[in-house]
Amino acid sequence: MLQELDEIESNGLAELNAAGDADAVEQWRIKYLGTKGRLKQIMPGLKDVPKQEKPAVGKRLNEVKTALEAAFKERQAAAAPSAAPAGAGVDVTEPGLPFGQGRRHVLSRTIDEITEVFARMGFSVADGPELEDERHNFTALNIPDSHPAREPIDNFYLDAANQPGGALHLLRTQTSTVQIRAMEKTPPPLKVIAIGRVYRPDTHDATHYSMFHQVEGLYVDRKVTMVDLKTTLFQFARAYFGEGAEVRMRPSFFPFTEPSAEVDMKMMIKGEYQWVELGGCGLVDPNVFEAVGYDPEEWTGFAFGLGIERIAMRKYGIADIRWLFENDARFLRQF
Ligand code: FA5
Repeated sequence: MLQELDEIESNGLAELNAAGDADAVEQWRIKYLGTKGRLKQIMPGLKDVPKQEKPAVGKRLNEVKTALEAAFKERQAAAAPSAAPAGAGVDVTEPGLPFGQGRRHVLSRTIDEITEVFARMGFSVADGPELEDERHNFTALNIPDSHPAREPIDNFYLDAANQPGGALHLLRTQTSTVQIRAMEKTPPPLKVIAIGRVYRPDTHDATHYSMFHQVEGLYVDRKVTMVDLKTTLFQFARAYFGEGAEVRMRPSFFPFTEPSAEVDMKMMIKGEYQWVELGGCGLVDPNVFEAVGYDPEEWTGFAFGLGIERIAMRKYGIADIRWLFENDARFLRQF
């Protein structure tokens, strides 16, 4: 029996050493230390051992059992860390944390898109300041001193004590100011658009805000007519909104154009399609040409000014202009 115990010990330790993975170690445990394992099987043989040898055999049996159990525990402890995934406890199979991807504001994208459509029609981009003087916002645009558009209640005038050069200044109420600046700088012919912010003390509602954007168009050449204007606006509407775009022009009045018209497009508001005023347009008034030193006998032109927010609302089905400025990521993420 002593010989058999020696064999169990040496074979057991060798086999444990050779066990390649956790499964093999478990199989080894069952084979040697399990309830029907080699050690348990040998125990009944103890009663047949001669009495005087019993203490030695019993002692040896305990030694072998202790040795095998210690080797098994050691092997288990060594295997434990390798059972964990590599890389300091990082489970590479876990789904990653989502991270929000930024995007351009829907208005910035609309501005880029509109610029591109007009660029394809041959318009270049002109620019002007948001803080304007009376001349560019009113006088050169044929808006006389007594005109109601100059009323303090309709404009953000600067504090009179702080007016640069003593001239009356205000936040521009329309991008038509850039018509004047472009013509002052450049001799005719001219084909420009200007896109930017304008400011009016309007009460906020679904289609009005106190700061909004306009796109201004100005085309000056010989023999420009209303047909050129209408064609340009329809081409824009179709290029931007698609072939089915609905546009209508209604006779109107602006001091800086003659004749003048309103441009309307149909859009969804509170679940219903409604006509919404998108902008104004007309043929440049001869008084405006005179104010910038263009000869009105030789040059003709058309101009238009459209609300960018209204265009974006039409294009993306946005029912309320205020959502564009609330910066609610849940709204902005949709575009
Ligand atoms: C003008 O501002 C003229 N300068 C347009 C023009 C240019 C006419 C060139 C002729 C030749 P009006 O005040 O109608 O026109 O404004 C033009 C557009 O700006 C409106 O049709 C509308 O689309 C937009 N708009 C006006 N007020 C607001 C507002 N409070 N909030 C948002 N959009 C507005």
